[in-house]
Amino acid sequence: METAVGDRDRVVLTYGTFDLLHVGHLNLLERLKALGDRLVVGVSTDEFNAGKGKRTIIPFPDRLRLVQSMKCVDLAIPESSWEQKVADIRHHGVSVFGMGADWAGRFDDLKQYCEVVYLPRTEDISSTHLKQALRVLGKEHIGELRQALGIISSIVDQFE
Ligand code: C2G
Repeated sequence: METAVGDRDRVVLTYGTFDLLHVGHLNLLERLKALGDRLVVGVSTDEFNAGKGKRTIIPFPDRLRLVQSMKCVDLAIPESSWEQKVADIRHHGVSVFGMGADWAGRFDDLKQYCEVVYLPRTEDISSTHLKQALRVLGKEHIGELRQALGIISSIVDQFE
């Protein structure tokens, strides 16, 4: 939801892939929004992700639309290069650049333009975990699933 930009609005900026949008992403974006008045989110394009060696399940147009639809997000923009951050900071009048702590230190060069913060990640959830879970449920993995269930039921039998 885009709101009118007052000239005193404190703008927060972040970037991410946001594949299989989950509560870890929501926690981070809500905490970043709480640091200012407006939150601008760069969503990695599929081509940019290929450069990061990341294959996404949800295509970029849908990931952009989902992030834009979030109550805590004022504007979602494409992230198509590592180098666009300084231009985005200037264009949007950014006061704070923030990322999850897995990126700690990686963007300290931006401190000459704005505050830089790294917030703790949400434990036990990631797009990678979700993809692995979805993979196991694929037909070609039914055999693995049956084997795993067999192991689990033999363990349970020992307790009966
Ligand atoms: N995140 C989190 N907790 C999780 C998972 C992710 O706080 N359980 C945070 C990450 O630290 C990141 C943001 O959510 O700040 C988006 O994570 P990804 O979608 O994995 O983004 P990434 O591929 O790290 O892309 O230029 C920066 C890159 O585009 C970041």
